[in-house]
Order: sequence, then C-alpha cells, then structure tokens
Amino acid sequence: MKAAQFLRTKISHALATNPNRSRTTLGDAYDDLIRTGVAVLPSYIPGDVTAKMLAATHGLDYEPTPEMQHNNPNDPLTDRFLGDAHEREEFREFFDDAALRSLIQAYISPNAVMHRAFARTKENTGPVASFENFYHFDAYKKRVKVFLYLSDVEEENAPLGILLGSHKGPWRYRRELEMFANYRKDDRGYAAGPDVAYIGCFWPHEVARLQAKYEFVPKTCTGKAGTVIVFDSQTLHVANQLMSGKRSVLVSHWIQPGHHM
Ligand SMILES: O=C(O)CCC(=O)C(=O)O
Ligand SMILES: [Fe+2]
Repeated sequence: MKAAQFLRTKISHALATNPNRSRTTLGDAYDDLIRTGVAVLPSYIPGDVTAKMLAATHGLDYEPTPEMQHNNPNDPLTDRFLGDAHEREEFREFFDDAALRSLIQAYISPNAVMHRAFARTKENTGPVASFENFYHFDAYKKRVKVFLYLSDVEEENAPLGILLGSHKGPWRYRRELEMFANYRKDDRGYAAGPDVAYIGCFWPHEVARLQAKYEFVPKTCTGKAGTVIVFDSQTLHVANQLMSGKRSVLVSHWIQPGHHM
C-alpha cells in the first residue's frame, strides 16, 4: 500500500522536476552536480564581503539549531542558528545571487524556490550525538542545499563530507520508502522526534559496503572563506566533527514548490 503511494509520489516528482543545463551560466558546476551530487565553487564570494558577513553574524542573537533538539540532552549545545537570514541586508549578496539561482533552477526546475535561509555557527569542539554526524540522506526528493563558508574550513573545522555519486541508484529505494512511510515533522518543519531524525542515517558498515559496491568516492569539502558548496541532499553526506576553531556558514535550501520533506 505504502509502496504504491511511494512509487506514485516518485513518479510525480520526476515529472515535476526537469533539469536543463542551458538555464545556467554555471555549466561546469551543473555537470558536477548531475554527475556527483555536489559542486564546489572556491572563492565564489570575495573575501572582503565574507569578512563583513562574518562580522555581522557576531552581533546577532542566535538560537539553538532546531535540528539539534533531538541530540542527547546531556550534550552541550554545539551550534547556534539564525533563521530567515535572507531578510538581512548584510547577507543579500549570497542569498540573492542570480547565478546560483540559475544553477539550482537548472538542476531542479525553473520553478524551484528557496525554502529556508539561515546562518549557522558550530562552536563547540569534540564529539556530537546528532544524526548529521552519521552518513545520511535528508530526503527522497530533489532538494538542493547551498553552503557559503564564512570562515576557512580545513579538515579540523567540520567540513561537509559527501559520498560522490550517491544521489542516485535503486539501492536507495528501500530506505526512501521507510522515510516516506514514517518521517514526521513538527510545526516548524523539522524532524518530530529522535526516532524519525535518524531515519536517513546509515551504519558505518553499510556505508563501507555501498562505497565498495558502487565505487562512491568520499569528498571532504574543505575550502577558504568565500567557498560555495552546492549539493543535492539526496547524496549520502556527513557533518564532520569540529575539532578546532569555529565554523560559520550561510545556508539556503531549495525545493520544487510543494516538495517539502
Ligand atoms: O553542517 C554540515 O556540515 C552538514 C549538515 C547536514 O547534514 C545538512 O545540512 O544536511
Ligand atoms: Fe543532512
């Protein structure tokens, strides 16, 4: 029953989205996105601009990241979050970027819209008990996330990790169906509880098996401040642990209208 509904939903999504390279000025990034699920654009936003943006995040009143609400309650809060960041003048140059919009609309469809925009700073080092620190996929729907690093992100500064090429393939369907059947959201649109927050997560041995079987190569998305990372959140990806410093990013999420999780 659920399987039939799931199949219908997958088909209707496939019909609603329609990738087309000619819509974007960022053709190479488009090719990377289609092929691997991620495109990295080094030095995309100039250093003087990101420096101002980073300074602007310092003066802001942050709240705890909503997705962290299901972490072990005994853990310290690991990061801070500011919603609706696209409404702030200081961040416009990123959130209003026309070329990035063209890239996402080329990848999803001309109707794709920005669904969320926020600033996020990870500032506590050490292990974190959160779903995102395991390899996971966020969705069974095409959904693009864009990160702008506001600080230099080296190996020890919580770089995003991606398994290249993991955004497609029939191996995904069993877990996607489970997500389709069981995922529940709270009234803000985030995972309703720890049981569902972890649905998209894979055990280390499962990740190793997928890597071996499909030759997925892991990519660690390090980059200087100003680097933009565009990825399909259907990829298997992981939040690597913050081992030193802080990691500040601006983030936007893009979806086909109506294709919320
Ligand atoms: O913050 C990160 O590096 C990754 C978080 C994540 O899993 C996501 O944004 O979907
Ligand atoms: Fe994620």
